[in-house]
Amino acid sequence: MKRIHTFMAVCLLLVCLAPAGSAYGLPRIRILATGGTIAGVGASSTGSAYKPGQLGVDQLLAAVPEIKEVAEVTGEQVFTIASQDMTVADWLQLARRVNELLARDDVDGIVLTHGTDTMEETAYFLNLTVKSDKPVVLTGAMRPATSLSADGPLNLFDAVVTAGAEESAGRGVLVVLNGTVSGARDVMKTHTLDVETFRSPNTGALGYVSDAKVHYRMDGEKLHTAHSVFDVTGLTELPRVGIVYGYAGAEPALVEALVQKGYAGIVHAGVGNGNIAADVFPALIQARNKGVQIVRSSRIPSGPSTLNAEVDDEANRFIAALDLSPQKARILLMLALTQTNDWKEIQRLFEEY
Ligand code: DAS
Repeated sequence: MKRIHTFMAVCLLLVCLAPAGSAYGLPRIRILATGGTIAGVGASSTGSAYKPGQLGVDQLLAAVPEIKEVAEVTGEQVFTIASQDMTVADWLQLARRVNELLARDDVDGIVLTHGTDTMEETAYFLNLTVKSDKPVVLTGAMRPATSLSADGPLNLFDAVVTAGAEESAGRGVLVVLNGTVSGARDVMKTHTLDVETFRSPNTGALGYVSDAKVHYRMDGEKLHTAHSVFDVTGLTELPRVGIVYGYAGAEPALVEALVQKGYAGIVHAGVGNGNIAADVFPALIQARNKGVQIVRSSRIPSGPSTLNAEVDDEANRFIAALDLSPQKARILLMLALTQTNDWKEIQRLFEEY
């Protein structure tokens, strides 16, 4: 009898000492599915025509039985949309659900399956609004599930490996596709078709996944997740911010339209170092004088839009986006406007996030 008690005490001790995870020590990962190409179905395995968001989360998981060897996963279908249709309300719903799940002791990490078109935006939004150090990983696919050499299954497997790795904690929201681990702040989709489409032109990737292990080579510098001041709890919408693209011969009509529609902020995706056509400049000044916040970003995929370069930001009370893309500058400005309308304070937030 004494021997049985000792055996039971040892088992209990082993379970208590086991790293976060199921009774078998595997990490417990929740998969939130939202649609996209990873769930896409095409008429043929070699053609490019397909419908995104056709398969449910259970079908995605059934296609990768190997996942059971690296994690204990449960699935949840949040949306079934192509990510070009993702909205601010969808982001707020995702942030609420992710925060709810990560607050639970029986969830060690989250993987979101998501369309690739706006994945970088959802990832950055969650990077600023998730209130946990637990791993949150977005993944997707450039080829539909029915395609010859579909990339979704291995991307999903790699994303689960990454979300279940203790060394992924505290690194902010991550994007994992094609064996590459990227940080939400700096990653962008750079090719319309390539499986190697996600790159981080200003910083490079954080690491890679191979042989069911994640290998980190660097860390991001900026604030995120548990260290972010932004809290969207209880919010059902965000201040509206639009993006106006810069080009030779641009006219002020689009800026004027956003002001007329009552937008709280405008990101100007300028040429070069965030430069603005002479015909557009007065419309931006006018908008600024009406209380609209103006961010100077650039249509160029790498390099910063620096403060007070060819444009006197101080005099015009413009915000320089630094090395945030226009689409990410828009997200940071929307969240900044939930905290402050002071352009100096907003510029500070752009320095930190
Ligand atoms: N339209 C794309 C999207 O849903 C499909 C994809 O690449 O995931 O983002």
